[in-house]
Amino acid sequence: MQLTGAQILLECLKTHDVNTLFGYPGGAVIPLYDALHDQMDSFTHIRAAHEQGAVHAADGYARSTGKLGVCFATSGPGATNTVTGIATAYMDSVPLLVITGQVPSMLLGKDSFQEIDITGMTLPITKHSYLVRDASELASVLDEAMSIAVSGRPGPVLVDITKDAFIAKAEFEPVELAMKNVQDKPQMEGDLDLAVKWINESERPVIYAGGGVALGDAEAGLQSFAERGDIPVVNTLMGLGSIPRSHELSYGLVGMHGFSETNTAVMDSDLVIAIGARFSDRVIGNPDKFASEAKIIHIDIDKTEFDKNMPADLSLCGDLQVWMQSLAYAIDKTQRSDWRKRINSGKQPIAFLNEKLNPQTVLESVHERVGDAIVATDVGQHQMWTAQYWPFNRTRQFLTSGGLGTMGYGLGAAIGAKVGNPETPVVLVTGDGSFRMNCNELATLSADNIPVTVVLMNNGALGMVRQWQKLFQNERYAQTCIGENIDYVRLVEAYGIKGFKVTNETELSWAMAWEGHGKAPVLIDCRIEKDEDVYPIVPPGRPISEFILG
Ligand SMILES: Cc1ncc(C[n+]2csc(CCOP(=O)(O)OP(=O)(O)O)c2C)c(N)n1
Ligand SMILES: [Mg+2]
Repeated sequence: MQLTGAQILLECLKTHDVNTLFGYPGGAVIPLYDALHDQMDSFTHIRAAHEQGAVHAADGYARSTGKLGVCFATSGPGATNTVTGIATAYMDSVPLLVITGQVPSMLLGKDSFQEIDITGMTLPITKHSYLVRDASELASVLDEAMSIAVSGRPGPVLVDITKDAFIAKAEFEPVELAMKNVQDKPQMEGDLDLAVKWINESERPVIYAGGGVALGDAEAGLQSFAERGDIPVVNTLMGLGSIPRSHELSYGLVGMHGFSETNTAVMDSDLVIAIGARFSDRVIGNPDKFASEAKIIHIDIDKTEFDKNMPADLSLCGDLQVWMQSLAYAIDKTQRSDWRKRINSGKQPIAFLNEKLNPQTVLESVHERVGDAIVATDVGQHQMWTAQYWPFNRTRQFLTSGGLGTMGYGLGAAIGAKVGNPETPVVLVTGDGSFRMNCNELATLSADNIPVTVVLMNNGALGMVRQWQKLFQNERYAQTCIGENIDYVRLVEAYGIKGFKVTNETELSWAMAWEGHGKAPVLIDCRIEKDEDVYPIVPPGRPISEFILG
């Protein structure tokens, strides 16, 4: 049948089970939105306040559901506004399809109004990108783009489409899904027997689990493997939840803000088994001094990660689910209680300045009220406190910008998560600096009544940077005190959103007792001490055993 390019695009999305879209209209995508107008019973479209928010929302949707996130933007500034969102998704391996409109093909290359080379600009931050000028190419390009985004190590793919390609008609037949990439799981490459031998011989093994565990649906296998070998599991920021935090083998966050016992466990181990992790500098500290007595086994679907940041003694490539099941089956059932006792004895308490209203108290109180929520964060101290203290019991529950560290990520991500998981409570833990970056998305929360509970850790500061200035710059607080005089309750009220200002535990309990949580958006402005800092902290470039406890 003959369809316009725009109609073909929507049909392709339907074939790939896409029913949720995030985006923002503009001149080059008028034909796309026009076609969508006729298809509103097949799609939910969330119009964000800014294209960056739309991409973060598609990202939050993808991270929390495991499905492809899809976002539309117009040419020129619409396209450039997506760049931070695309880079955020790229760094954390989030499957996105970003569709941008482009000027009509006859105007390409002429500095036409709102023309920008978005495929060129996003080349280093996408898995792949396309410029389509011909409606007849759209179906095959989109099919391939979606397969690439979700297969292997996932990531964002951008398809830039000229306005005339949206309008022109072409023959379209619903194609057989070319999702074969997805089904063809890569073969296992590497020496399983040697891995099993090393694991059986090890007295002090540690599993170092990253975000790849969730991407590879390998949580159950990981847990069986860890339990069979009685092996402690530490998590990177992206890996939190890959084993329930309540599990006795879970040791939580490792790295720059890892717990004392967790970092010490890695440094004292004789075998580190890294699974779906890339040895980020934020985790390993000084690479030359990382777990220097340990052999390292690195298991990942992406070969290019091997020996990139950390040389491994054994690299195992392929599908993590298959690797976990194989290891769980092949290793000896072993008790390592002496090793775990030794790790547990390294626990060191962390004190807060304000014993009553501090970040941990706030998070515990929110957790008690909302339970097993999806939690999005922004970037800074509040992010690290959430990673340390929120008990993540499954993957896809913690949405945070790990690789790029994007302030302003959280509100959009929380919106996407709530749209994708209407039955699950969604909390955003944000900071005053980060929240200001993209709080325009309050308009989206309000317009679509998206019931996110926003917990603002308001310390009047760009806290994380200020903490570095305190510790490493002699308390020279250059440009990091951002003031306490903004009335966030009135700000959200202007959007028709309920707000609470909380300065002590009693007010916190009132705010949490509000019956509207989960039914309507709400913001809780928690006033915390400027000098509450995140501890432990490992100074950059130091070995992760050299943490400061505050
Ligand atoms: C877009 C962007 N700009 C700058 C930074 C650098 N940065 C990292 S954390 C931080 C402070 C964040 O302040 P806030 O959101 O209030 O969080 P807090 O640390 O106070 O909890 C800054 C400026 C960043 N990560 N992202
Ligand atoms: Mg702050």
